[in-house]
Amino acid sequence: MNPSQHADSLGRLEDLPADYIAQMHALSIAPLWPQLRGLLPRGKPVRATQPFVWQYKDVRPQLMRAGELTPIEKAERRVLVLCNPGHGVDKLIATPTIYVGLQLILPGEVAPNHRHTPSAVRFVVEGSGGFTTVDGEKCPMHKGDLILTPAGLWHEHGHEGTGPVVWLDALDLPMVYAMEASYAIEGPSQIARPGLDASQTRYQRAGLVPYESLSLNARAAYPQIRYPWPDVRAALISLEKATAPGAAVQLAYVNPETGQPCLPTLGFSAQLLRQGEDFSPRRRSASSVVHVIEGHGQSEIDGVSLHWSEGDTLAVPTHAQVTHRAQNGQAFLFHVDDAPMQRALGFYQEF
Ligand code: 1HN
Repeated sequence: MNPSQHADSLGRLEDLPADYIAQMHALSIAPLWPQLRGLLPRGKPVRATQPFVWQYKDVRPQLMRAGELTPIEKAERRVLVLCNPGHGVDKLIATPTIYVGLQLILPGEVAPNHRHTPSAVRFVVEGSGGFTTVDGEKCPMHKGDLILTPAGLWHEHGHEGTGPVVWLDALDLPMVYAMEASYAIEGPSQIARPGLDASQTRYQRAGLVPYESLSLNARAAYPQIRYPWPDVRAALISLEKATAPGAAVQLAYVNPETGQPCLPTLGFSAQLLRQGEDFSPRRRSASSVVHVIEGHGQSEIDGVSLHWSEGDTLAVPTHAQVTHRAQNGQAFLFHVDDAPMQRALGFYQEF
């Protein structure tokens, strides 16, 4: 054996005497070195998460069937969870840190009030007449709207219209659950304040905030709960005109008072993919979920080709090499990533 091979081959568990292993295990201790390379692979993490697409045309009929089979009272939240096949259907994760599901609410139904330690967002996929009330602020849900339900804030859903309403839920649940910190409290239905939500009054225009919010003690942790899609779409179309070929036409959803990501754990952004352009962002340490708002196209994720169209949702593993391409016109994508928590932990990287 040459010296470099020797440096690479750490001792295995089987190399140790059986009685020594038994004694250690009886004491609830274990040697690190047989597992060290598994815990800290060289250069790049080992990833079980697979590049994957859930097509809305496949999931929607199953969700509508849930609407027939399971009354809301038997579900509280009528959700089909998008499970990354690299992790199976029991873990309920799209990526190691991101939970996503498609939720169906039917006319007249109520998803009762609760609050919990995981943070969530809703991104509306179809239908109208749905609403979410968050700490007393009633937020209408139109296609493409983003609505935050941050950790600890009361939230309940309802439907005052006709036809099904479907939205994508994205939560930091896998991380909160892994921390053994996930729990909920149920409460009575909220009394919503009359009037419009803050996206239509206090935070209608970027660069302008209510004057009194400049005094720091008057600043809410989550001043804007709803981000209406028509505003985001129009802003992307304006940004496209000022963006160099090949550069990202992408807007981050931020807290308008701080300019920081709107939730502490997960980041959200909307992207316009130009027709006929291959968009290849730098490889990054964050995992993400991409939802197709409008248009169709194709993505290469770590060598896997995935075709997508409106309503589809993709899983992007950490450290993945990614290219997105819109076909037959421009496309609009909604991204959820775990970059905020990776930044907070001090290891977010772009390569
Ligand atoms: C939750 O609170 C909702 O409020 C949806 O609509 C999905 C998945 C796991 C944990 C909490 C909701 C959820 C959830």
